[in-house]
Amino acid sequence: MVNKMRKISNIPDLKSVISTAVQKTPTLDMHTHCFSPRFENLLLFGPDELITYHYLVAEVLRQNPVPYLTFWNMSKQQQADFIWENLFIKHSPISESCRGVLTVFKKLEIDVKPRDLNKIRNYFKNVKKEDYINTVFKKSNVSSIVMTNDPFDEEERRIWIAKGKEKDARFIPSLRLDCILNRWEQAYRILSGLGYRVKKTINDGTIKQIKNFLEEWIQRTNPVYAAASLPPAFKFPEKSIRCGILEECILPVCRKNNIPFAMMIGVKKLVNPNLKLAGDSVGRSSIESVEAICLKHPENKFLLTMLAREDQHGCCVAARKFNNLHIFGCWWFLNNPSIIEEMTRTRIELLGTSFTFQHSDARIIDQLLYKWEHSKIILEKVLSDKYQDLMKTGWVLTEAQIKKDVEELLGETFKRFVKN
Ligand code: FIX
Ligand code: ZN
Repeated sequence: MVNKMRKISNIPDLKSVISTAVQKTPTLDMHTHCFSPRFENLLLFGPDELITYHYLVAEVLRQNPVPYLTFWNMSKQQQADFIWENLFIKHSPISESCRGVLTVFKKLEIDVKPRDLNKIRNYFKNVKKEDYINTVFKKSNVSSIVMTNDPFDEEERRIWIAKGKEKDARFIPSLRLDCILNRWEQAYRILSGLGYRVKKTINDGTIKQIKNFLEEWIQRTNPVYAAASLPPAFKFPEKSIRCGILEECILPVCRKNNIPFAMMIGVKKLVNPNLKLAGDSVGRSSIESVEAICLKHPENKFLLTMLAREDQHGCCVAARKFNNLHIFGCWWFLNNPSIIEEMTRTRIELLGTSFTFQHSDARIIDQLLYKWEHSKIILEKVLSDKYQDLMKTGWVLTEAQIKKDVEELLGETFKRFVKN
């Protein structure tokens, strides 16, 4: 029980209060690619999925550059064996992605000392999916995760239509709109196939049909936000199909339903298509476009995460200018201790606690165990420094205030932003 008025008297006490707050605060993970069990095979878990995560695919094909097809023609288990041999046995698993796999096994109290992947696999042999999910949520202290729900994905669409709304409150839906914003030709064909009377050119009729589609999926899935990954070249305003659909369809429907639009900017898709999911890269993006869209659409709420390290300072300054802009997470190639620390320091220095510290981007549910453990260690370190700076001014810190600050950074600010 937190003593509301207990004052922090010294640095060891401060560090202990911070650590307790960070470790004990249930976390809302506002962006993942995980699915609830009702999504059948879309829910990924277990050692072979963990080890063949696309981050490790990119790394293993550097350490042992077999022809791409040789790797892709292997079974999932053979790929995992290949990755284990090359990234864990032949070389130290020192990268963040490799260390993450081992942190998962540590949190599950699996002994990795034998370095025997088959022994590790045995732990999972009799694991029941639902029980395992409960274990992962409990051990990672994650209260809920936002899924990435794509209505343009045939299998996902089938499940939503067959099973209706998500009933497990730990899995929060979102509405992912990359296809309609970045691949209109493909989206147009899918929408036509679903019976929407859309034309390739964005005319009034097509705008109305797209809005109907969005409304239908908002009613069906009850998403906490709409989202899209956008390329470095994303510009706003711009005379383009993308900006036409964004301004005429998505933003009005988001406004009407009071849901934010999450912009995830800076992905250069498939710079190496041979790597499939691992083939995406990063590019500098336009902070000016973010500022322009926030200014032009003050009634809309925008979530933002950018992929280039060089864009992070600009993100923070833009967030200072617009209170309808909420920045979140250390995304993808930024989700490494060195950069998480740098970004979190800058964000606290410029935004206080008015941002969301992290999201996991987990694709395999087990990853919640490592992505949050690794990130929370960094958060503790940064908060300790920042609160010590505060104490030097004579400001008296209380245990309750530190707990509240941490709750803000781990989901409460996001919840408030979404609700208002
Ligand atoms: O667009 C996204 O949501 C990205 O996070 C993914 O496309 C990416 O593959 C990923 O999982 C990065 O962590
Ligand atoms: Zn993602």
